[in-house]
Amino acid sequence: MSEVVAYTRQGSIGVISVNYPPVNALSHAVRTGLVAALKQGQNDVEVDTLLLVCEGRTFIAGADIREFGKLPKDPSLPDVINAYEKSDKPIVAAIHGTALGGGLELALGCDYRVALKSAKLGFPEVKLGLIPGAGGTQRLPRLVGAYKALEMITSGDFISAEDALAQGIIDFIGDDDAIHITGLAYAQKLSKENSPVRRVRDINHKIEIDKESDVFDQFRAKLEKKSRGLFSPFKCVDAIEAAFTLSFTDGLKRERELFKECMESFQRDGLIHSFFAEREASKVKGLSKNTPIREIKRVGIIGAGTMGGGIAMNFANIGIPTTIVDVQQEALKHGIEVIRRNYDSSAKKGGLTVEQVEERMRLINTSLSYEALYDVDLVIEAVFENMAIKKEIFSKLDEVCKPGTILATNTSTLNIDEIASATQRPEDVVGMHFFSPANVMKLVENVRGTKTSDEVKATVMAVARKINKVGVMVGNCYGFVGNRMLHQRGTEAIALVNEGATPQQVDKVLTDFGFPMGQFAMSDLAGIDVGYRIRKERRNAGEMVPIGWLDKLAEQGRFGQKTQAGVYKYNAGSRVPFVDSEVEQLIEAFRKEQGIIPREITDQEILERCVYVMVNEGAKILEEGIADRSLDIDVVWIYGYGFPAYLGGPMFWAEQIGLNNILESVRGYSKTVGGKQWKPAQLLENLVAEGGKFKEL
Ligand code: 3H9
Repeated sequence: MSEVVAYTRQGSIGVISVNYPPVNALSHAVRTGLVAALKQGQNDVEVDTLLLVCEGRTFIAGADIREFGKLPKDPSLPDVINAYEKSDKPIVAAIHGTALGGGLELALGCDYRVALKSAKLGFPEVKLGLIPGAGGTQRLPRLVGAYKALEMITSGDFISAEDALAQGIIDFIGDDDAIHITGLAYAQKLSKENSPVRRVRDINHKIEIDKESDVFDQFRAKLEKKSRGLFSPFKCVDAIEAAFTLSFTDGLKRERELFKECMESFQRDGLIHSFFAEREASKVKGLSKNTPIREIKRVGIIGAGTMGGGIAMNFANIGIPTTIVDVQQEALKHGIEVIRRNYDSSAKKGGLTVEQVEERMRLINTSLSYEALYDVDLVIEAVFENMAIKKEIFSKLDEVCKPGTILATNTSTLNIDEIASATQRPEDVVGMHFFSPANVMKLVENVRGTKTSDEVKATVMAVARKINKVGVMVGNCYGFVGNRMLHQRGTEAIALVNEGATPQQVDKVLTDFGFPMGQFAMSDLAGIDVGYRIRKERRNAGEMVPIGWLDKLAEQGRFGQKTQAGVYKYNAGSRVPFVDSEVEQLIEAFRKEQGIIPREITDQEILERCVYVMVNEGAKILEEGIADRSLDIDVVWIYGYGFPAYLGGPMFWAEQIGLNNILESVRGYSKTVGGKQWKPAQLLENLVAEGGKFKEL
């Protein structure tokens, strides 16, 4: 018997149990074990019913993703599931934790399904650039009809056990905490009642009902907007449609073909890299797993602006009382109004109940005094980018906060060590850089200062996880990882406009590449005043930062969306950008003033200059140890700036393009455009010379 799948007998029930931590993924060993255990159950004359159950924290969470791309080994998952479906003894799948992807497909190949109330079920394959490839697209619609199958499989979202029961995916929800007890009791009931086998493949009435439906085309139209640029969601629709137009056997064949197309797509590569990169990023290099983590029971926020408010919401969302401190009553009042508006809008969309909104609002308090923060466990400062002000705030926090309070700054560019120097406890000072809107964006760039303690680093990583964000630990330098690279992209984008491109041309190239918005639409969203202030701060510090047309816009009070005018103009209450002839004229005047004769710029040049420059900077960031691994940079860009996950992040993408190709272009732009951003990173030079890869470092 395989080590990972066991067969035992409990009276008339044959129990097949899978034990392959952490998530019982369907590795080759598990598949082999499942087939062997099934055979034993079939041959066991003492049993008339079989039970499939998993040990550990979850039911089977899908195919073993680590095996993708390797030579497939028999038995294949479809063969395993077909064998379970053919069993002449009924099989009950007992689900706890999550039944996902291939795991749910196996459960659908069984005759009956029970689950604990806390269980979740879903087909997340689409998030990996795949479709369910072991019968999921053919069996699920037979239970739930076309619409629900389309919804579940194209979104990849999980559903609750209650929803699954209502939809007929499962037959029973157990109250007991122990899945073995629930599963066994249900199997014994079936055994006692001599219940027959019941194959999903033979259930056809929902297929008949939805056969003529136009829901497939409706879904395709919906996906054109929702899943722009993605490959697999459309293949999901094709596969589900096949369940309604072909026989079950032919439908399975069609599903297999579509699954293979997805497996071969570059998007699958990128999405699976993103999946593992996100998980790896949570393991900070050099930080022991056993590092103690401080308990965070109360949080303080400094600054009631958009950032401060958004950050506060993250803590209220998980029940942590949060106090916002600001120097102006008016700012506090406005900040709270914005928070309430955000929550109300979630409630209107059905994301929250009215009671939940009130509960969360109750958890957010305000104060004009720093003294209110005497007993908080974590403070996050979120005022605008000014070193002198930040130092003053940290010195006050040092005075009022109890020993052990973590003092974090949400600065997006400034030196953490200098901020820490304003306190007597630099080991407790750290950066927690949230991204706007902070209640929505998934990334927290946690920035270690030279003296930040391991305990503080481990705690802020744990905090990010707790508030459902993706934390990435990075080093201290101007702009850290994300904004340092963005800064180079921004400089190129502006230079391209100076040289003759239009802001909308630059933005279109970036959105066609897969970014959710272009460089200039993003400046308008973030606020042109933010970058303007940062540049002013740098000029004040003696840096040579030339004045550009964006500064001129800021000086006219064109701060972006919030003033309905920035690089683009906006109608009141709308985020849709319109080209503004005034800005065109301003750019034209700027070119004249600088003596620039505009030239035609190709989309390819825009793409290379905006994205290759990021890769070159990313390589410098790696070289300097600001990021520990290239995957950390990928995660920062996917979750903080919407770099398309299906391209795997900038460093992964660069390797698909070929580091030699990137280097050649970087060298070319270093001659034609110049500037230190185009000086090839030494690491890039070395890797190309040695035929190495970022991910092997
Ligand atoms: C599929 O099924 C295709 C079929 O239709 C057809 C085939 C023919 N494989 O996320 P966590 C690892 S496609 C291998 O931190 P959580 C993960 O890397 C698959 N490894 O825990 C991590 O490892 P480490 C469809 C996997 O509690 C550890 O498990 N299924 C897999 O926050 C813990 O993961 C999916 O897409 C896997 N399938 O969340 C499910 N899954 O400790 C993907 C996880 O070394 N998985 N690992 O860092 C998930 O959504 C979450 O992991 C889950 C647990 C909700 C299960």
